[in-house]
Amino acid sequence: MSLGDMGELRVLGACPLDCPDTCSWVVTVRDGEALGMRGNPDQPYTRGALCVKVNRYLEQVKSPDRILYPLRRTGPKGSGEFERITWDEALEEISVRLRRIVDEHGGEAIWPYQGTGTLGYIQGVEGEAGRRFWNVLGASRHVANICSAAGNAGLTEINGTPGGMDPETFALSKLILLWGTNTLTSGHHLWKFIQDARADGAHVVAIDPIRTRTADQADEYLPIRPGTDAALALGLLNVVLAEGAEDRDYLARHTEGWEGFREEILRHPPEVVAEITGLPESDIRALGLRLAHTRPTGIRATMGIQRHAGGGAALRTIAAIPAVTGDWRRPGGGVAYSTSGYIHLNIDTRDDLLARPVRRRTMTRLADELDESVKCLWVYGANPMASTSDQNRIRERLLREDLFTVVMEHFPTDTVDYADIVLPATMQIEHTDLHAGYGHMYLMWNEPAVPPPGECLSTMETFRRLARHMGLTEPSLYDSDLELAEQLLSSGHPSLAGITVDRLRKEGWVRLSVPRPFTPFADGFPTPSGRLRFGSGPAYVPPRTASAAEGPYPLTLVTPASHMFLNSTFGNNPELLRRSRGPRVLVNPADAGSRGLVDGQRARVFNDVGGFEAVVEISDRVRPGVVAATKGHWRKLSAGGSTVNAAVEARDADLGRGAVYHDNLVEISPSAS
Ligand SMILES: Nc1nc2c(c(=O)[nH]1)N[C@H]1C(S)=C(S)[C@@H](COP(=O)(O)OP(=O)(O)OC[C@H]3O[C@@H](n4cnc5c(=O)[nH]c(N)nc54)[C@H](O)[C@@H]3O)O[C@H]1N2
Ligand SMILES: Nc1nc2c(c(=O)[nH]1)N[C@H]1C(S)=C(S)[C@@H](COP(=O)(O)OP(=O)(O)OC[C@H]3O[C@@H](n4cnc5c(=O)[nH]c(N)nc54)[C@H](O)[C@@H]3O)O[C@H]1N2
Ligand code: SF4
Ligand SMILES: [Mo]
Repeated sequence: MSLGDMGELRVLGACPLDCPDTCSWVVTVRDGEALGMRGNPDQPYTRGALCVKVNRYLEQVKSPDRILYPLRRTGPKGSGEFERITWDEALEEISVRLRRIVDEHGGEAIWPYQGTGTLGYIQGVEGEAGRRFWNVLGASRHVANICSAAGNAGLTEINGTPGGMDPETFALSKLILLWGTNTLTSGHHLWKFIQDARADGAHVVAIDPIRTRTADQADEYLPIRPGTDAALALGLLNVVLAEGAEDRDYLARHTEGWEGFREEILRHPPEVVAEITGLPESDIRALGLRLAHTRPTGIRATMGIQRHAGGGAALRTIAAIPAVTGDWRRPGGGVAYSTSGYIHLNIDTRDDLLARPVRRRTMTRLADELDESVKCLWVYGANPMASTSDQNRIRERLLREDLFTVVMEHFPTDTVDYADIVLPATMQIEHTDLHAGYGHMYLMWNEPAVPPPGECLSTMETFRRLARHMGLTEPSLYDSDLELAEQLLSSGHPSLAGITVDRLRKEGWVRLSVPRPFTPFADGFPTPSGRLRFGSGPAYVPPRTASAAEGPYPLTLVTPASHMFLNSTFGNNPELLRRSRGPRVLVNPADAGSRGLVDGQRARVFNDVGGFEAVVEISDRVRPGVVAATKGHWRKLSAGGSTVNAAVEARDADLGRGAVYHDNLVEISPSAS
């Protein structure tokens, strides 16, 4: 905190959203009001810029639509009709209901459904805020697998960790593969490092079934068939072997299972891979040659690529590339998926507070697992009615009269409409938190800049008050936010050496104590043998959509990030909603023509689980056979009243029970309305 010109206070904070960049921001405050917010020019990853979404964060903070008081449902479930009540009334009603549920059905009848609204380690999902409270009640264990689970699992199988390159080292790469990642939309701060590499002669390739704004900026673009990336990785390695460009010394010293994996590669020459991926054989061969002879090659692969039946295998096989080429020896070489593998905070969720082991409930499978055995659904930092697969079935489940639903929220979201009790939550500039980027190597501090409006409370303060109201005696339920921060930093891990709460509060951000430049696997891997494990699972698992030609739904639906929203957060911001131009679906001219679809017309995208309406945009940005519609729109703000997740099946990827948002078959036809 510092005093600027004209008596304005400058308070350092961190963006809490589920974005790899975890920006550092500066809030200017006068008389308790936030006047401005900008990216911190001193933070090396943020370098003074936020993004098109968070540039409007203060609009959201001050929005007249914010929920400022506790609410109790007055209309039928789903109506969104509520009356204002006091916190005392809310806490009393919740206490009575929770006690009764625990007495009659056991604690496991409570499902604490925590989402990615904030990635805070104190108030948010990364530190599993509220877990101590839920453990004391014996609630079901929530498995937050909605985002990156398949990729994390695939990378952990081969490398022992989801961690890889420090994204800042892309500045040193000579060949950069942007593989199933839309950098300029979903984490644009990486771009300046890519630009630095380019200024030094690097060649940049985008691999994506959609020609995104990132692909537009690349030197080369490969419009791959969705879900076939592992096959492409094998094809590229086939060329590397044909060139004799494998790093035999690295393979011998730091890997195991090479012989079997080598045979798998030899079974995937470019002509075979061309059939699978829908890419020209010559392009595969050319990129294979480039990969064979360009050191270091940096691969950025993020979550988009693993939202498929074979998503875990995709990351696992892509991660084999730098081991074969020996790129892990060099800064600027390797694969960057997530740096979360390097965050060794002490996340003490206190399982010792559980009287006995409890069952798990899986976030992505809400539509199935919100069954009669669940008597309380407690939603926080999440908006499942918009963001979770199989929307129609989730809605039916939320209508159950004997389900007690509590939602802690900023805004009257699609999910809030189904709540029995709504609790007003603070936004980031109103509470304390500790963050770590999953796309950089810094810990970040968020100091509250202004007092909470109305009667909003932070997540942890809500749980402290509820515990007190219920008369719970476990002392650790009452730890303050700063005590929680101290505990988080107390793991004793060397990467946290010299990092204290005082220092974070003073400086706002601190780089993890790791070498720079960072070459994590130059001397081996964090596996039991110290070696990378080739062949720890099938090299390529085909997508569900590989069977498209055989059924009534021949098109593959891909539902990636919107430039204007962050998941469903900002989906209600008037200006961002206007700029998003509403729900749209990209359709290739070949597919539009055969269906009589006209640009700008309203159409229905559907399959057996459900459907949604969108305006057709005929475009060669999608390959034939693929249609694309972004995530993040709100049902109640969309014509037709449902969104992309009504056509996304609740089914698991190959690993980690990851979701399959980009692996669904649909048909599209002109809409009746
Ligand atoms: N503006 C904005 N930024 C965001 C988000 C947002 O909603 N909006 N969401 C945030 C969150 S929660 C996350 S997890 C990240 C996600 O960010 P990304 O990892 O970028 O994930 P997606 O947007 O799902 O997909 C990225 C790209 O992968 C492509 N893709 C889909 N399937 C395949 C495939 O099979 N192969 C290949 N090669 N490409 C494929 C998509 O067309 C898309 O262009 O972004 C974060 N940043
Ligand atoms: N079709 C399709 N669906 C997808 C995806 C996709 O690619 N395609 N991507 C998936 C991914 S990657 C993710 S991460 C999930 C995200 O799904 P969710 O985890 O449900 O995240 P959001 O939809 O952003 O909803 C977060 C909510 O938390 C609230 N919130 C924010 N901060 C706080 C806070 O401090 N306290 C409280 N109480 N509430 C807060 C916000 O107002 C917002 O309404 O969506 C997934 N859904
Ligand atoms: S959403 Fe991402 S890019 Fe935007 S401010 Fe937050 S961390 Fe930075
Ligand atoms: Mo995510």
